[in-house]
Amino acid sequence: MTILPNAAQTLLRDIDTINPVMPFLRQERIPHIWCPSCGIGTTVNCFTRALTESGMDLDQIAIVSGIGCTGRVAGYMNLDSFHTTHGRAIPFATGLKLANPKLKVVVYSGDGDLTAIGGNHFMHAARRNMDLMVVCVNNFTYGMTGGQVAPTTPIGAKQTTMPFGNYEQPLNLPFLADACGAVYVARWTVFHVRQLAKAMQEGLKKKGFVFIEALSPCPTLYSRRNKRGDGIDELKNYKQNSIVKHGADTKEVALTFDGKIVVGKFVDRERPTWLDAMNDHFTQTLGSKYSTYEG
Ligand SMILES: Cc1ncc(C[n+]2csc(CCOP(=O)(O)OP(=O)(O)O)c2C)c(N)n1
Ligand code: SF4
Ligand SMILES: [Mg+2]
Repeated sequence: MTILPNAAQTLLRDIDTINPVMPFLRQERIPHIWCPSCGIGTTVNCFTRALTESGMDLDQIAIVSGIGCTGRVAGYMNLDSFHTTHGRAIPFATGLKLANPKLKVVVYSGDGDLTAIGGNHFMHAARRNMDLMVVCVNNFTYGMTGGQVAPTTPIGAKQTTMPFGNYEQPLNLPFLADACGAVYVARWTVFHVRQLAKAMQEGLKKKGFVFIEALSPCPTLYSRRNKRGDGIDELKNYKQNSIVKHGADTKEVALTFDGKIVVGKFVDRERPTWLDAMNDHFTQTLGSKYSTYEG
C-alpha cells in the first residue's frame, strides 16, 4: 500500500465524501486516458447520476463497451463491466442479456464502434427490440485512432482521412434507430447534463431497445482540425445552436457541420422485446410442451 502524505490522504478522503461520482469509478484505473475538455467524462457523470436517481440495484446492472476512447467507459465504471472488441459491444451485450434476462445491460460506446464496424449489430438489435440501453457518445470521429472520418462526420468537416473535407453522407443516428424499431430514442449534448442524465434514467427503466445519442466534443482530433476551438467552444456551440424538440420527426434531425442541433426525446413507444416475442410465439405454437425461458 502506498503511504501518502497527510494532506494528500485528507484530499482523497474529502473527494470521496464530496464527489458523488467517485464511488462509481474504479479508483485504481484513474487517471483516465481522456484529453482535457473531452466530453466523454461529462457523459459518465450524467450516467452516474442516472444510476443514483434510478435507485436500481447496481448488482443487477452490467455495462459493455467496444473499443475507442468512449470504449474505455466500461473499464472505469465500478459495475460488472466488459470491455469487448471493436464493433462487438451489442452482440456481446445480447448474449449477456439472454443468458441472464434479469440484468439491465447497458452498451456504452462511440459512434464509430456502434455504427461503422458495429452498424449491422446495431440495426438488428433495434429491429429485434433487444432489451438493451445503448448510449452512443457521438464525437463525429474515430477519436482513439487519430481522427479518421466516421459514418457520423458531417459533410465538409476535415478529418485525417478527408483532409479536404468530408463528402460522404453521414448517418442520422436517431432516424436509423427509429426506423429499425428502437422503442426509446433521444439526443442530447454534453451541455444538456440534466436532460442527458434524465434520459439515461428513463432508459434504465425502459424495456426494449433504447438509444441515447450524446453529442460530445473531441477537441483534440475533431474540433482543432476544423478550427472550432476547444471543448468549451463546442459547449458554447451546443448551447447556442440546440433546439429542444420533443417528439420531432427523426427524419428531420440530421446534423450538419455548423447548423442547428435538434435535441430532445424523439421516440417513446412500446413493443414486445425479442425475449417476450419468443416466449409468446413458442407458447402459442407449442402450448404446454414449452416452458417459458427466463434465463
Ligand atoms: C477490428 C478492429 N478494427 C479497427 C480497430 C481500430 N479502432 C480502434 S477504436 C476505433 C474507432 C473508434 O471510434 P469511436 O467508436 O467513434 O470511438 P471514440 O474513440 O471516438 O470515442 C478503431 C477504428 C480495432 N481496434 N479493431
Ligand atoms: S482523442 Fe478525442 S475523444 Fe479521445 S479522449 Fe481525446 S478528446 Fe476525447
Ligand atoms: Mg467517435
